[in-house]
Amino acid sequence: ALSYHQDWQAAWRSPDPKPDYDVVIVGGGGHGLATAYYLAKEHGITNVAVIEKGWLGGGNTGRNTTIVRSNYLWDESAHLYEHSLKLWEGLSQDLNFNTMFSQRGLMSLAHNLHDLREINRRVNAIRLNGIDSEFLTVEQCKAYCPILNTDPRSRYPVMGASLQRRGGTARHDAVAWGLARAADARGVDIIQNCEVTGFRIENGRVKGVETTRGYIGAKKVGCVVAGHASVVASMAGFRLPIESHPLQAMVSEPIKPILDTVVMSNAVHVYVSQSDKGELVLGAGIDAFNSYAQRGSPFILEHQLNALCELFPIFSRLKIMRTWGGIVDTCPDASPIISRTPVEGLYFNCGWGTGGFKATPGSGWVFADTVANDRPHKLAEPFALERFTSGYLIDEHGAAGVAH
Ligand code: FAD
Ligand code: PYC
Repeated sequence: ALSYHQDWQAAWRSPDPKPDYDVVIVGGGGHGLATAYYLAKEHGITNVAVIEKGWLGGGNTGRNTTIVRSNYLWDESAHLYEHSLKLWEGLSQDLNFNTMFSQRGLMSLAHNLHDLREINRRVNAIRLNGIDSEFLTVEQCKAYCPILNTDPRSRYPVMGASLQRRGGTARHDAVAWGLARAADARGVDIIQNCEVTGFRIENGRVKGVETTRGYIGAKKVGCVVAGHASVVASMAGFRLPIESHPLQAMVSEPIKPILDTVVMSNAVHVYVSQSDKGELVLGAGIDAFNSYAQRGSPFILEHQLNALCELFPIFSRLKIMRTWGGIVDTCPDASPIISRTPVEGLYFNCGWGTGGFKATPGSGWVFADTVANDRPHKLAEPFALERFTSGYLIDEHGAAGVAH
């Protein structure tokens, strides 16, 4: 059918950049596109450009394992990620584009006493925030996911799990394309293959961006460039507490539907779901070194596959089709930065590290509000840069579910 698609309408325009905009968003991933969309929809600011150095969704948005959940420990994070999950629940209708959001449930396994205690504590904290979360015994784990290996003689036996039934997955490309189409329909200019190479700053205030397609003026600039956040911040003359690391993922050959939920294991360390195409989507921890190379070390992949076979011996004969890497922007407390900066009119939204896909609509919502009103949105306030000097960190390494 695709061979006859020549006459399909483009989903969004590709205009030449205008000389200036009210707001320029740097980075055409899900977060940048969501910011532009909500600027237009919620704040009536439509003289906006999204500037992307490659193609839309070619960064972490198109490289992640698409897990969506809101089961975070601390109140600040729980409120932010839950706001996002609620937006996910209506996003396809809102965008009139099927994001294939699937609330198939998400289990996080416990393999030792420490895990059990930590999971129990988190389940209780999450419930106190009014978010769905339950504890499963081993028997309940087996009933919920029958192909899971719960043999007590395993090296790291399953001892229980937390379950968020409203968690699940979404189709990453569809999220980028749906947001782009909806933003474009409200007048946002989407400009691909255009790299921001510098900022014009006068008297401490941003005036515009230098790009590979020339200078573009802007009253305000929002940077949402994930793994390149510290690179872009250095162009504006300040430093961010961000380290960029590769995070790898892979997919198996497609098979018939066999896994109808998402399973994460911190201790054995793999996370797995089955895509609508039938592939198993797999990932694990970051590569420890810093890099911008969008690829990582084979031994990490080997470790993921060992973990997969330990938890699901049924998958041991599957072939792997593709592996890839993205560059994740990690903060010391594994929480994001949504903030004004030392430069007036310049804002940064970054540091989502290994876990920002789930936050895509929520991040865009609060960042649009922050940029539009030049003050932090209530949910974004705790995530400002000031926390690295005040010491009010929001440590979510446990909830990240990804070793780093
Ligand atoms: P991106 O999609 O990376 O967008 C940033 C864009 O900025 C890029 O397109 C880039 O090209 C552009 N850019 C950079 N520099 C410039 C410049 N100078 N000029 C113009 N444009 C520029 N999160 C989850 O919640 N669940 C998961 O299951 C999950 N799994 C993951 C698995 C992997 C392998 C990886 C790599 C990440 C995973 N994440 C997950 C994290 C998640 O993907 C990211 O946090 C999220 O997608 C970040 O979105 P973004 O829009 O900020 O970044
Ligand atoms: O944040 O849920 C997450 C996640 C899963 C895999 C990578 N990140």
